[in-house]
Formats: sequence, C-alpha cells, structure tokens
Amino acid sequence: MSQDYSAENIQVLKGLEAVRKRPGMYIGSTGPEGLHHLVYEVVDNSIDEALAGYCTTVHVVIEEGNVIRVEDNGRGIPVEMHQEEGISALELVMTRLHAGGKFDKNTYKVSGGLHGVGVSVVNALSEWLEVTVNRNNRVYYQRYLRGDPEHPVKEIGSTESRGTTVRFKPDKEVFETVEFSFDVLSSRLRELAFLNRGIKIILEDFRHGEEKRHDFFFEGGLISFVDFLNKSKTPIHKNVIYLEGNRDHVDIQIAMQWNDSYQENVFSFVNNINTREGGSHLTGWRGGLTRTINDLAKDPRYKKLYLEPLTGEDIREGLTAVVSVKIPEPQFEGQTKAKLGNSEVKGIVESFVFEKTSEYFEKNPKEAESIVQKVLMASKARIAARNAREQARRKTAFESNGLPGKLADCQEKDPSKCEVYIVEGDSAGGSAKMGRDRAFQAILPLWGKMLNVMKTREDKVLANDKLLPVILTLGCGVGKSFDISKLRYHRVIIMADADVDGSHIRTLLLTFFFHYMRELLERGHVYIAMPPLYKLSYQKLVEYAYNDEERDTILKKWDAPEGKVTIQRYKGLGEMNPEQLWETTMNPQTRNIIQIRLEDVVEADTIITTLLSEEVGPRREFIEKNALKVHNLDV
Ligand code: 0RA
Repeated sequence: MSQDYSAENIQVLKGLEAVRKRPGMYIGSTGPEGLHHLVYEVVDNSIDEALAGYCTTVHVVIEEGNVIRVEDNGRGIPVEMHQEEGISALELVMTRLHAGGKFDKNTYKVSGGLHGVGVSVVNALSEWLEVTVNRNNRVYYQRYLRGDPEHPVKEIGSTESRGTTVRFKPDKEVFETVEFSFDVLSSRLRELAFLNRGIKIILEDFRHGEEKRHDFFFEGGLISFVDFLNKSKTPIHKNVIYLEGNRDHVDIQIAMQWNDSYQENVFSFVNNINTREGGSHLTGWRGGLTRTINDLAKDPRYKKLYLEPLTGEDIREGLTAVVSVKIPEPQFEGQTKAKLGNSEVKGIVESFVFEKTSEYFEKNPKEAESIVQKVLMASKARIAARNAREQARRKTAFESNGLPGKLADCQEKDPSKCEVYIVEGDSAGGSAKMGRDRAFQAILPLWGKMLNVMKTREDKVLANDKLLPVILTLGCGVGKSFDISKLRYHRVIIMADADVDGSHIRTLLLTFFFHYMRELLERGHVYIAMPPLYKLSYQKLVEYAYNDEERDTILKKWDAPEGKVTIQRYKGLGEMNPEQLWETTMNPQTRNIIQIRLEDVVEADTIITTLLSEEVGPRREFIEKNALKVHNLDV
C-alpha cells in the first residue's frame, strides 16, 4: 500500500529500488535488449507453468502505447495469505526479488543469467503493472506503480476459467526506448515454441498500423526447429534424427540433420536460454557424436576413404542441430553469461549421445551410409584445405609483410583507431585511395564477381583470389583459427555501388563474414558505407542527398526557380572525384555508415540462406513477405 509503510514494506521497496538503480544487473541493459527481456521474463513464468503440465496457451499482445499483455491459462498465481509475511502470495511474487519459484520445486528455474530474475523485476521497471488471476472461480486483481502496490489484492468478480494475466507499461524513465519490435518478440517466441513442444504461443500487435498476428505451435518440437533451419537447404537424409531422455536429472533433447552445404549450424540451449558461447552440454554432445561417427567410418568398407581420424569439424560439416538440456541448477559463465559451466553435464550428455546415436544408426543403416559418405568427403577436403593453407602461408611469406599487394594501408598502427574500406571496383578504389585520410584509413579494392561461400568448401574459400586479400588484410584468420585480437582495423567498411552488383558484393561479403568470421559481426566491427544518391547544386550551394526524401527536403529548403537546380544522380562510386568521395562517404564528420549487427543469428542465417538460395521459390516468397527488411539488410 502506498501510504502504509510497515518495516517490512520498506525492505521490499529497498529491494525494488535496487533494481531501479541498477537495471542492467537484472535485465542486462536498458537498451532494446533489456526492454524485450521484460516480456521474456513474464512469458518464462507461463512457460514454466506449461512445463509443469498445467497450461496450454500463452498469449502475448502488444497493445497501443507499447503496453504488453501476457495471458496464460495455467493454475493462476496463488493468492492465499502467506503465513509468515502476512500478505497475499500474489503480492509476494510481484514485489519480492527471487520469490517467483519458491512454491514449486518441480520445474526448472534458472538461478543466474539474465532470465529467471522474477516478475518483480519487471514490476519494478514498469511505470505501472497490473496482474489479474483467475483461480478458485474468482477473479483477483492488483495494480502497482513502479513496483509499489496501489492497494491490497482485491476480488473483483467470478469466473469459470483459470489463469494469469500480466499487463505492464515499461518505464520510460528507465529505458532508452520503450518501443517493442514485433519481429524481435516473434523470433524469440517462435524459438520458445520450438523448444517447448506442444505449447501454443500467440503474438499479436494491436498498435495502429502494425496489426499483425503470429501463432506458434509445434507438435514436432526440436524436429520442427531443425526443419525450419533447414527450410531452404537440401537435406542428405530424410528424417531429422531425434534423441530424447533424462539422465541424472538432466533432461536432454537433441535434433539433427545433415544437409549438402558445408556450414555447421548448431544452436544450444539450457533451460530455454540460448547458450551462444556453448559449454559443457555442447562439448558432451560433440564428443559423443564424434565417437559414434568415427566408429562407423572405421568399418572396412570405407577403408579407401578413411585417411585419418575424423575431426569434429569433419563430422559437423553441413550439420544443422539443436541441443537443448534442462537442468535444476545451471551455472552460467563466459563473457555474456551464455556458456554452461556445470562440468558434470559433459559426461552425462556425451554417454547419452554416444549410446542413442549408435542405436539410431544401427536401426537406420541407409541414413548412416549417407552421413558417413558426406563426412569422409569433408575429411578429404579438410586435408586439401590444410595443404592449401600451407601453400598460402608459404606464398605470403615471400611478400614482405604478409599483406596483399592491392592494400593501401594506413599509417596508424593502433587497430582501434584504424578503419579499412573494402571497395568494389578499380576506379572507385583509385578515388578512395586519393580521397582518404591515410593517417587512419586503409583501402582494399576488390573487383569482379565474388564467390558464393555458401556453396564452396573451405579450401576453395581460402585460396580464392577475392577473399584471400580480405583475410590477409583483416589479419585475424578464419573459421576455427579466427582470433579477434589480431584484427587490424576496428571498423571494416564495405563500400559498393547502390546497384545490383554492389548489393551482390555486400551480401556475399556479409555471408562470408557470417560463416567464417562471425565474431566480427557479433562485435559490431562491420559497416556498410552509404554513398549519396544525388548531388544537388544551385548557384554556390552544393548538397548531397542519400535518398529521395532528402533530395526533396533540400529542394524545398532552397525553393529555387524552376530549372535552376542541377541534380546529378550518381550511378556509381566511380562517378565521384576523390574530394567528393571523401566528403560524402569517408569523412567521419559527414559520412553515413551503417553498423551491421547480427543479434539474432537464427534469423540472420535464414535470411542470408534464403536470399542466396538457388531455389527460386523460397527466395521469391521471402522477398515478397519481407520486402522492407530485405531492403534494410541489402542497403
Ligand atoms: C507457483 C505456484 C502455482 C502457480 C504459479 C506459481 C504460477 C505462476 C505464474 C506466473 C505466470 N503465470 C503463472 N501461472 C502459475 C500453483 C500452485 C497451486 O495451484 O497449487
């Protein structure tokens, strides 16, 4: 109650005040990511209720004004008086840090990490929040301002149904932005629906002009997840391999399917949290799988192809997999707390995977055959790549500094101050070299068609005469030997024309980075330069416009007589002289560059795969559905 500050109440307010003082400690950040975490936090509680077997549907609505409503049909948060505390259990859950999971030990609660901090944190960070519980045929209600109850829990009606509804408006005093993204919520909710088979999750956007709805329900769970990831790829065996079991309190679910590409695409989760940095569950899975496949490949009939023991990389080439475990007390480690630390999990998962996959392949010899053949080819290619790398190393040893001849390097040596422009075409490269500030800007010209790395094996990628200079210039290697600490420029800027060829180069370079230097994207080192589309001159005035809207704004501003303004439309970078190129596209004070971030790797890989797919069907469908987004990616 707002006025009635018992000693107890003051303690509570202090707890929530701590959350408001350091929101980042509880939800990671006060940027868009933290904002969206609020929703996940509330949804997680409903998912837990579903996992306990009492809830089938979770309904998330973005209401007008960026108010979020999460509704479930579970048992409803208990409202009974708590003996010791003398307040309703509901109020306890909503106002005490970490009080969320105390009632029910059977479900998996996460003690660390960004999730599982409890809905009270959402409450503390909301301008207002209201909770409605349908339980015991009654409707209970309580409303809070920045976490502080406006009144005790009250009974406001009767009902036949059961469930919990939480509505809240994030506090704009706390968050940098309070604008929710339908797409961001949609991809996480889709992921949750994949990870928790049989739960129906609905997302609706009721904001004006944004009306949308996605329904997620996957009877196949992780099998559907792998189908989704492989949607625009060509599997080399028919069925997704699915393993499931519980060993020593570890719930294990794994789905995998190999396709004819060369990329490994593995996602791992612990208690529904994406462990981007991997950890003991992933190490265990890799170990078990490597053992099984090596055993299969040692069969005498592969004698001619089995040259040396197969590595994990051989085995996982073209493999799409989702590894999901649920454990009672996860320990998260690593830079972003996205790595599972519990060491006991490794052995548990490893022996489980070894047993279950051996059994599976024994029952499905045809699938085993296709997979082993593919893996043996990968091993052969790896040996060829090793030789190619050795050759490349020998070749670069002859060049004085190991840098490509075409690179015009900068003078500065501190990578954090340096940037490199990767420039399409020779003439633009020439202008860029002359126009740049050589103190900190390097230029690497590239020309000709880039190769499609999705369809190329690593040995060819490394030896490719377009990509080798990029690899050498950046200095940090590729693939598993990639070392970000060796990066020579902290801003890697792709500069290409605004036409089809330019967009091709951009997409291919981004794809290459995505598959061979992903950390570069994750850490936000990659940028796209935005050359202007128009040069406008009128008497002594000159201005550049980066799109049609800007052009029209300038024209309006000048208000010149008909026919007196010269509008030059740039068809390519080559049309600009060095000074113009500097002024419009390279001068940090005036240029326009876009940082490329791949926050959601699942979505990004789907986008890139779909865009590059040679099957016209999925690509056209994708472009039709996502015309706007594609436009953004493919600036
Ligand atoms: C603890 C105990 C019980 C239900 C819940 C928590 C619960 C919490 C949330 C949060 C969102 N939706 C929820 N649904 C349920 C039930 C205990 C019982 O009825 O015996």
